Amino acid sequence: MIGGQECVPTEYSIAFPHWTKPFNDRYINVTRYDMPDASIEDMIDRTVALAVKVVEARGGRTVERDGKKYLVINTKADFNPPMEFCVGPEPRIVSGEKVNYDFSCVTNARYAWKLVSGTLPKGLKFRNGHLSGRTTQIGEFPIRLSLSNGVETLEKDFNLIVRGRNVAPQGHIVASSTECNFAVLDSCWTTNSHSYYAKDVSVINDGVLDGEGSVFYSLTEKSNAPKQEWFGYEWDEPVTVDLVSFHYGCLEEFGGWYSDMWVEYMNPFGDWQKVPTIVHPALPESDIVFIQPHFAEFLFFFSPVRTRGIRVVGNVKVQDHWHKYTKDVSSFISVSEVQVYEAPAAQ
Ligand SMILES: [Ca+2]
Repeated sequence: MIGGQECVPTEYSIAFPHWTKPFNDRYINVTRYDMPDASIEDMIDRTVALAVKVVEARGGRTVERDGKKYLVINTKADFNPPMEFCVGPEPRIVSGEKVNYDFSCVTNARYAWKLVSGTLPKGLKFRNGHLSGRTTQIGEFPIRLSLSNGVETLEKDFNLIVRGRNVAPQGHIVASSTECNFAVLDSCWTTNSHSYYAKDVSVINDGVLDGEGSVFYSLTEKSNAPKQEWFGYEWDEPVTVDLVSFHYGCLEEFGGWYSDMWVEYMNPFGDWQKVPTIVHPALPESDIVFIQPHFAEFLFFFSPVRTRGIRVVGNVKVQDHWHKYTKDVSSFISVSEVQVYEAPAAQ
């Protein structure tokens, strides 16, 4: 990159004799939704023009020497990012476990943070945009935070959720598929690093949410037939629970997510029965590929049930794909963790 175009051998950049410009000056868009093909020169020109504008606005200038243009950068220029709250994964607060969460990020850590209203769960403290401590106060805690640069102040509401004890590690995993078929997966048009992939379903209750070997694909065969997949637990002794978390792994262009999903518990007769739930955050508005979230966690709240089994079930999205082999492979779910939390009364 630093060396620029001169470091790319000509036989790579001008692959055919009738090309007159590197890569034929064409950017062919394959996977980015709604973006057109484009001229590479045009993209470069517009990127450079923007860079010059930013440098000049911060005390730099353009000079001309021997017919060449140079950009003189003011090395003392300060960059003040627009003041705004970051929107990302909410803090995971589990009863009795250490909390270490930053509401601030690299662009807004310099501003003044304040807890404006609301009460923190007992045992937690908020300082300079950072939430820390340990609490056993299960429940929901609405708070309002503010962010100020001394001139202007922004406020935003957050809802802290303190979860009960996670009983998933004590359960026996029940799942519609238990091993990933790598012979099929390796022939597909994948877009994620293969180091993510786990070989079997045992990763769903190990407490690891992402990173190397953390993601199970329930891909068992070369098939795009519609099907349901489920992931959950059975316990030797009944548990009393009121919250389930489902954590996706990385998703592929050709699948990995549910069209719809819900929670079931095992009733006293040993049958799976659907539980009415409230989901947070809301599930994606539709199952179209472009809005499916990688590594997102969804919380399913419900009235406490005493049961020996809990599972997350759903219809697998059957996603079309342009690639010859991949278009026939679509029926799988990508999951990194499923947790089940004890209701407060049970503790
Ligand atoms: Ca895991």
